[in-house]
Amino acid sequence: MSEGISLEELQLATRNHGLPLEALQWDVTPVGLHYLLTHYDIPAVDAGAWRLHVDGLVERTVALSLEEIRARPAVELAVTMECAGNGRAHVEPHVVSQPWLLEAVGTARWRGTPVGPLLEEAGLGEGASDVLFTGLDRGVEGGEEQDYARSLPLSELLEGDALLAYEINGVPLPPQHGFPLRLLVPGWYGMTSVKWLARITVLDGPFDGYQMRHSYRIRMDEDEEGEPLSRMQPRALMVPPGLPDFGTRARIVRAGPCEIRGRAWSGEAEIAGVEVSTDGGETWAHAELVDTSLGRWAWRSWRFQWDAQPGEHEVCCRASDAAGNVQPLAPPWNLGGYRNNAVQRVPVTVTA
Ligand SMILES: Nc1nc2c(c(=O)[nH]1)N[C@H]1C(S)=C(S)[C@@H](COP(=O)(O)O)O[C@H]1N2
Ligand SMILES: [Mo]
Repeated sequence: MSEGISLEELQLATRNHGLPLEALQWDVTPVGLHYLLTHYDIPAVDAGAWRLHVDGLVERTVALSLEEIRARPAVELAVTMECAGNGRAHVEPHVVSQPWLLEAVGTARWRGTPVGPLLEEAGLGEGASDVLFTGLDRGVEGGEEQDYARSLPLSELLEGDALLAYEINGVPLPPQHGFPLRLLVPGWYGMTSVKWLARITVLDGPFDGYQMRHSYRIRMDEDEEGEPLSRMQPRALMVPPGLPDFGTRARIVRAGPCEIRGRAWSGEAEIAGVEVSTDGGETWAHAELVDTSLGRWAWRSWRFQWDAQPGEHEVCCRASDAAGNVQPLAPPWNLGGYRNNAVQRVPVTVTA
């Protein structure tokens, strides 16, 4: 698995760090432990000079200062966000990109103003159907120079809980999470939530830029149009039990009662159940779901009592949601290495 990861991929991995899995213990992820994914460079934004422009198919174009956005009605939502590439390093054949194992996730309290009312105030024009969000960061990808930009169907913004967020866990966004303002779309994979937001443009169809047309689609080959990624598929992750070995991170557990704890989420529907296997997925038993009252858009907590017997074990967990989606045992492959929600497997040595 680790064979074939290049220095260039390591360079991406050190910039875009993951959630250390023991940080699943916090209901809300402390800011510095939340995962990060930045395609280009983190811009240094002068908040005083910065404006959010709203244009395109609107009756009135608007340019709002950060103070004006902060003065609007505010909402705080606990949201679990996961990168669509989470699990990529486990797919075979190897897909060259940010080599996430399982840790591209985090839950934060995001505070901001709902997007829908802002669009309605600008006055939606004839034929408005999609909305483009453009960030201040610029780079080259697939040979194309571009701003990071993605669009969403208007209905998702008018009916959903999408926010223009300026705070995370009670503090202003730090540079790496999109200061001074980012889009936050609960339930969708992370690429949707455009950071360093500069412009909102109302369109009469989906945007056709690189991050829509080429990236973030499920495709088996380059010629295929493919299906766009949207909502997070169910996943359960556990805090790896026992003690870690420094070099390998293999786990050592003392024989006897051992509580396994973790989190589970799905952007499609509520989590319906979590199961645990201690024999590599041969047999499964239900974990107990614990209410953490974080709301619909945040992960659920779960726990499982394991009577650990001496020997070698492989502890696995899998989630299912109320829409009937269940995690697969084996990683699915596609060109981008996206949406691999295969079950987590943690080898554990139980000592007497
Ligand atoms: N402007 C901009 N927004 C962006 C990105 C980016 O590179 N530039 N990365 C996206 C991706 S792929 C993910 S998974 C999330 C990560 O958000 P975080 O770094 O705050 O965890 O931001 C999204 N928004
Ligand atoms: Mo991502």
